[in-house]
Amino acid sequence: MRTKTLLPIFVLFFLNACQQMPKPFQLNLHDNWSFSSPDTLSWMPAEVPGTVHTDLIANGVIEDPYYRTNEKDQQWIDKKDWIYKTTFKVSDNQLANEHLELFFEGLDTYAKIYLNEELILEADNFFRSWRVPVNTILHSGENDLRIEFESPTKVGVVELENWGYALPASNDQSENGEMGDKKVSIFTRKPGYHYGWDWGPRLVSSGIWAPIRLQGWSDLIIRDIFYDQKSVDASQAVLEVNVEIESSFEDQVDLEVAFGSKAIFQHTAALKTGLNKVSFPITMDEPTLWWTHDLGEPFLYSTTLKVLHNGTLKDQQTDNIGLRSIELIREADKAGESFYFSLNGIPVFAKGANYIPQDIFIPRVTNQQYQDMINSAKDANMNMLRVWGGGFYEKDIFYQLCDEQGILVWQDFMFACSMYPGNEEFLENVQKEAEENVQRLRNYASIALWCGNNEIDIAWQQYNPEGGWGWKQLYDEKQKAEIWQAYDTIFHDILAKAVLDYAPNTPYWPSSPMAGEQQHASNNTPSGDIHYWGVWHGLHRFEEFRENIGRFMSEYGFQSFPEFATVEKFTLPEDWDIESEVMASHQRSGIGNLRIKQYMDLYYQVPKDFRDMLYVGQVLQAEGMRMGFEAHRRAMPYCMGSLYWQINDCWPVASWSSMDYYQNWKALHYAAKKAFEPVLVSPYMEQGEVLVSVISDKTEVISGQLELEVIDFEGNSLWQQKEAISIQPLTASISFREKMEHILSAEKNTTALLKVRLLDQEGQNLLSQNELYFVPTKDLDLPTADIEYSIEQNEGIWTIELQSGQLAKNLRLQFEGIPGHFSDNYFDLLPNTVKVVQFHPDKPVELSLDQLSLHSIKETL
Ligand code: BMA
Repeated sequence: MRTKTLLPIFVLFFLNACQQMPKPFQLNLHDNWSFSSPDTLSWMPAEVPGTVHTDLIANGVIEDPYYRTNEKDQQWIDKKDWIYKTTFKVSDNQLANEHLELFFEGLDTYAKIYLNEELILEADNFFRSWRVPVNTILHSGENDLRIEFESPTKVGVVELENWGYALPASNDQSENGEMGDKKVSIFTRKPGYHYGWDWGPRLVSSGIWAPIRLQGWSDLIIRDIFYDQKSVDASQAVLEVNVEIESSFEDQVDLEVAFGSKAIFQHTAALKTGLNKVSFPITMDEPTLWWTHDLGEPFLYSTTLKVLHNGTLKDQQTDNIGLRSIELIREADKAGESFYFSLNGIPVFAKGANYIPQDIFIPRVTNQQYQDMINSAKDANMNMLRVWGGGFYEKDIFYQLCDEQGILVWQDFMFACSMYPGNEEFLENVQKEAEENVQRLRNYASIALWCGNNEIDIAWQQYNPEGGWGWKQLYDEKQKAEIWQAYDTIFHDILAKAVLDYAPNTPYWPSSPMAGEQQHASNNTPSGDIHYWGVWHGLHRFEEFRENIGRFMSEYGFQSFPEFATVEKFTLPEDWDIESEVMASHQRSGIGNLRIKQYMDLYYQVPKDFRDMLYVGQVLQAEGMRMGFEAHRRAMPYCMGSLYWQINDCWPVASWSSMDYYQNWKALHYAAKKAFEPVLVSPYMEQGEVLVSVISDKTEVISGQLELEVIDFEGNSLWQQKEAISIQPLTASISFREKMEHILSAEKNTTALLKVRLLDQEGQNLLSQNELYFVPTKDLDLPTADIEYSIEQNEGIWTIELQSGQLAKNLRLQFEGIPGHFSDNYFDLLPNTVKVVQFHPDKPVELSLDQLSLHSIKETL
């Protein structure tokens, strides 16, 4: 009886106690936002995270800036201040937490933040995040949050005046922004490409670009975990686990880390109130290593770190950790100094591309787009991407996907093609930005390198008085010293130290390209990395890719237009001429159209038809770049990296990209896929000789049969040879060399090609195939191909079988209006050879034969 009467009282008491015990919480403040510009516009609904431009589009104030020349009329937006506001509710229970914090993951850029009319933060860096304690300001019920963004260009102009003279900023399109020669981008820590680039519009936005969260906690919270991989190999991984715990009590706690389900480690620490740094070593025998996808499995351990107090779980964090050793090997050798990445002791030939942000308006890029982007990189056999310095330190999802898919990341700090000021406030801001981002990204297995900047060392050339891009010559001695001082401090001091302090096992390289300490890069320096722009900027022929090779090619490129379906989205029929005003506004390289025509003239017949111009332009880009890809790989191990400029676009534009803004693969992406295959046969001509190089990125010996055959365009065999070869791991070697006249008579060089096939030892499986022509495409006597084809569907994938009695050069397959990827495209359909291609539509779709269109070079003549 007693218990009966007591029980309800106890239950009531317990329930009451539970209600009062504050629960830790996290509230994402993405609702109820509205925005306005002081005195000019009424309040309108806003999207958070978002940007002013995308909110103006959504409210019908401006049109799509990517359409035709709309960008031009939208230059008023960056001259204005903008205000965002919201209200949010907080309960008594939430309020009862010991600590209440507002966390701003990303603000663009100069922002004053008011909570319940009290100024709580002044932010000034796009790349940083901000945490503000708000216990004393937050109240139960409705709270007001207001963020006032000051015009970044207005602030920039003041900064420029304070600095006293202009600083170089090659790509800042101040004139398009109606700012004359006032290049202010360098004064603001905001993505450089917002101010324009030679592939990007000038749209300088403002806004809350990443989430805002309200967080409440009591007792303790894990602030950070760093799994410092001291030494890792197949037999053992030695790590130091560094945990930052903020605590509001003093006592002993137990830490427990689980690597997957098996390895569990424990550690006891005595906490003080405030921030505690706890470190303890852990050792794992025979760890499963993380590899790039081409060398093995990108294995990730799911790790959970728990903090317990008197047996009660207080906080925990789960990460996915890849165990690997990554080193940049720079060792003196006969030629100069090596420059390659060693992953778990294996030298990696880096194959990949430079990556830019996927949109001018970063918040609208979906996770699906990130997935598709990284999948496209992997599908093209890439094992490295360079996050280039004119964009932003990518969102975590980018690195998570690179970790999962086994793609290494060359990570630039966000400085590109400009000189930056060196006042104390600026430097301090840069330091915090660097520390924070290195700290945020240091657990990702994919990050292979931190690089200080893009092309500043080579543009300024401190150690070569005559060298550089003519920047030094613009200044007097005092100014020069001041500018160099700022450079030296940022790139040789602050950033180097941030990497050393926060990611001591990740290499740092001050600038790309660079030959070495106090040595600037050129087109073929035998150390460091190279950006080779002789092809394109210097009007070198594509063949010169062969002579201008360094130890690591971190940039080289050639432009093309996006496919017609993409052009259609931003144009009207009257714009369909590459010189039209609209097309020109979607071509931001001053020499762009000229270069495309100059090179096309060298290698192809320049078509009159607009659509053919786009098509031949893509083939030109692909075939030209292929010469670069193959030359770089043939030069292994002297050259150990080939990252082309650039994999993607941030809006629909003519550019060096291999995928357009909508992620349609250009001919170049297919060419990269083929040229980056782990085993490649590469035929080429040199001084009247035909050579075949066989390149293998495999770690085991391969035995195979090399088949060479010269055929005419109707498939008649004119010469052939077979030989058994053995290919050593990680090598490139010449397997065939013969005078051209021994395999083909000169009068047939316009109607014949050399077909090279590498088969496995049994002659069953094709390991690699390639073709060599003896004259440029414009001089080929191409036949009209009569192509037969069929299609078949199996589980959403369409298989197309093609065959022809004659050669079809650079055959493009297209299902009009149906986005998706082919397993191969823009290939040469060889005579009397069945070619099987798969089409993976982005969405499930019914297809029929008559939707498939075929187009080849012959039809453009
Ligand atoms: C390199 C890059 C970019 C530029 C590209 C094409 O210099 O680093 O700055 O967009 O060339 O010019």
